[in-house]
Amino acid sequence: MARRKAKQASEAESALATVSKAARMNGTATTKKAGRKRTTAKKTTAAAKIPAKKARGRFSEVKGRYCVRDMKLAEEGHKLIDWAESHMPVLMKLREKYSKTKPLKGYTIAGCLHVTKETAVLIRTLAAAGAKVTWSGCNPLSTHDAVAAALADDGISIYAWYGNHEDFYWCIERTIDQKPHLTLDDGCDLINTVHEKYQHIVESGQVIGGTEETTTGIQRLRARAEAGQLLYPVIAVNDAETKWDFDNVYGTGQSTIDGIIRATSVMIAGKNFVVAGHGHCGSGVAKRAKGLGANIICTEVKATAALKAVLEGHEIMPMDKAAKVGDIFCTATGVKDVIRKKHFLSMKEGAIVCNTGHYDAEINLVELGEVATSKRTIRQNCEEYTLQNGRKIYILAEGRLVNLAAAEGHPSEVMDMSFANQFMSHLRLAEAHKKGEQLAIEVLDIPEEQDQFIATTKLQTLGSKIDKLTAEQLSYISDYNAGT
Ligand code: RBV
Repeated sequence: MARRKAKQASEAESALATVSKAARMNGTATTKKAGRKRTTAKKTTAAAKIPAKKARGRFSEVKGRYCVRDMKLAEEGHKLIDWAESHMPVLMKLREKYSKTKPLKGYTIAGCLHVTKETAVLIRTLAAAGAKVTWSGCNPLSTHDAVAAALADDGISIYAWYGNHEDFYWCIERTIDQKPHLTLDDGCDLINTVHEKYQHIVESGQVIGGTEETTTGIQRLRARAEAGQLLYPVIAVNDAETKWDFDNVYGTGQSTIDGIIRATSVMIAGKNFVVAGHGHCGSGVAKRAKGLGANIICTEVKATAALKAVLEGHEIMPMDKAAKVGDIFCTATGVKDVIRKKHFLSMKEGAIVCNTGHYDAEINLVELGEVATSKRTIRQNCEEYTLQNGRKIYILAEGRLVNLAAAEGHPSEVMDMSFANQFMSHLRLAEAHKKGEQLAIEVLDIPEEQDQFIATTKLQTLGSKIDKLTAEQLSYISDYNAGT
């Protein structure tokens, strides 16, 4: 405790941080018009009101090691991470196993992913397995400042703070300064930076591979690979069954509703809740909103996804029609301009609009600014726009991921599986490199065995048991002559 207090008092505490690291890593321890540009310049939170570049001098910064909002928050962050660790048993089992053999020793991993308590558990696990880890946030509004401080206190090189619009890429570049061999992305901002500005670190053989966490990122990577522009192999963590059938559905479902409620406190029951996109994420949101008593309306561009929504009991209609009847709107499509000028103009008084897709492009805030006469902040993550037609519309979390900006992201229990996939994928990249195995420079799938291993381990930690096929059943299912 005395040690922690001493650390909190000062910035120059690297030696103490190293001690702390060793223990933790081993698992022992108001305007006229307002469009997007204006919204970005005028931050919604008290913390974000000072332009970051100017404020940086007031941050807790040790050059070449970390830049976080305030090291005094470390104690709070440690407690949150401890909580997450006790809810992420799969990742903790992996930590226990690999902290002994340290298969990532000699590898530096740069990560660009939401700085949450769950991500901290992943970071500590990578470090326990021997990796040197350097990190930045992947969304200006998703960094939990207390967690970032705790990670810096652990000796992790971290560049992240809540409200970081202006220095977003500055932070990513500071992690690249640490000479990473492996990259870990959520939305491709790190991979793209390496591809656009730092190709030489790939050409020199320094960077050997990477992973990507989210659907949108995988779409971007596949497009890059198809154009022949991908420079190194990247594992599609998002596409693991133990990731997208759980994280994207149940994680997004719960955390999105959590974000909407924290930002507004509205009752969900009885509302017309419009979900744009009935993919993995949208279907999860629709399921949970329905459970709370909302009438669900889905909009879609894909016939099969729309059909699934209909059979779930949801209404399907085009956004032009949904815009007129919705009380709450949530986009989850990965596409831009899903809600735009004509939709805002036809919305009812008091409509609440938010997004849970990776980027902030789904709600066109520039067009909203064009038809708005004034804007004011009602509460954190809730901005009221008064339109030319006199109606008021509420935008949550600046149109960014409402579940991470207004709430805490997905629950630890589900991130356990997503991050176990991240961890095992980095082991796979390092092992291949050690063996001199050349992985194809493409978007690589997660092996089926990895999915089954993670699901089996998760079931064990939940105390659930499953059946095993008998020898007769095994031969029956592979017997092509068997029939009626
Ligand atoms: N996500 N991370 C968290 N609690 O750390 N919550 C959500 C967390 C990830 C999730 O895996 C999804 O694919 C991505 O954020 C969207 O940016």
